[in-house]
Amino acid sequence: MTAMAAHNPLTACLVEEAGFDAVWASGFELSASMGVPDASILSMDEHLTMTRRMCERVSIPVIADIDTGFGNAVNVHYAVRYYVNAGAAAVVMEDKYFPKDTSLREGGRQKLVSIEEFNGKIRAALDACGDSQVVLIARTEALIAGAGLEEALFRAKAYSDAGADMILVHSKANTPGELLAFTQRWQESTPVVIVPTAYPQFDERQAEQTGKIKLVIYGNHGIRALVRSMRETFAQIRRDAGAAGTDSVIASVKDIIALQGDAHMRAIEKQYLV
Ligand code: SPV
Ligand code: MG
Repeated sequence: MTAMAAHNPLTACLVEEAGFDAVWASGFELSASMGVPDASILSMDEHLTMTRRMCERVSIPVIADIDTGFGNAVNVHYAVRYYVNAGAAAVVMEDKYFPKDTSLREGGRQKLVSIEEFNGKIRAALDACGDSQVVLIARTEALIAGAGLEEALFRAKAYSDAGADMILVHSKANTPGELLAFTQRWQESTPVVIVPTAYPQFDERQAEQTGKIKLVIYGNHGIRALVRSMRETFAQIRRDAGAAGTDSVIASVKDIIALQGDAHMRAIEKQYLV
C-alpha cells in the first residue's frame, strides 16, 4: 500500500486522483502550510479539523498523523476518539516527548519517552479505537534520535506486543541501510511502515521485496512540489509583468472549479433550486 501526504482537502483530492491507496494527513505538511515549524505549534483541533475535512472529501482511507498524541496517555485517549469520529482509517503515533520536534530537521530536539510510557499511550489509543476497525500504527523514532538499531528493534517489539497493528520505523539516513537492517532483523508478524523521504532511491518494489514493509508513506512531496511550482510561476509573472506566459502552464480555472466539487453542487442545484 502507498499513501501520499496532503494538508487540506484539495491536496487530498489530488492524492486520490493520482491513484495512491491512501492519504497521509501529514503534520509536517499542515504545519508548513500554516507557515510554522512541525514542532507541536499547531493545536490538536487544527490537525483534527483538517483531517476531518479531508475524510469528508475523499473516498480513499485517510491515515492521520497524530504526532505524539498531543500529550500523555490521557490526551491520547481523547485525541484518538476524536480522530475515530472524524473518519480516520488509521492513526500514527510516535514515541517522542510532547512537545515534539520534526524528524528530519538538522540538529532537531529528538527525545524519546520511556517504553513504559509509550505502551500506556498505545493501550489508551487501542481502547479509544474500540471496535471501530481504525488501525493503530505505532511509530518509533529510535533511529531518528540516534538511539541505534537495537533500541529501534526493542521498542518496535514492545509496541507490537502492546497491541499496535503496524510499526512505523522512521530513518533520516540518506541510504536505506539502517532501515533494511531493521527489516532483516524484524521477526514479528506485525507489518512495517516506512517514510522514505531521506532515502528516496528506495522504491516500492524494493520495499515489497523485504516481505515486511506493507505501507510506504510519501511524507511531503505534495507541499514540496507546490512550493517549487508556485515560486516558479510567481517569479515568471513578476518577470513578465503579466500572466500570459504562465497561463497555459498552470492548472486552468475550470480544473480548479471541478476540484472544488462542482459536479456535486450542480446536482444539488438541479434538485433544489427553482
Ligand atoms: C509527517 O509528514 O508529518 C511525518 C513524516 O510525520 S516526517 O515529516 O518525516 O517526520
Ligand atoms: Mg508528522
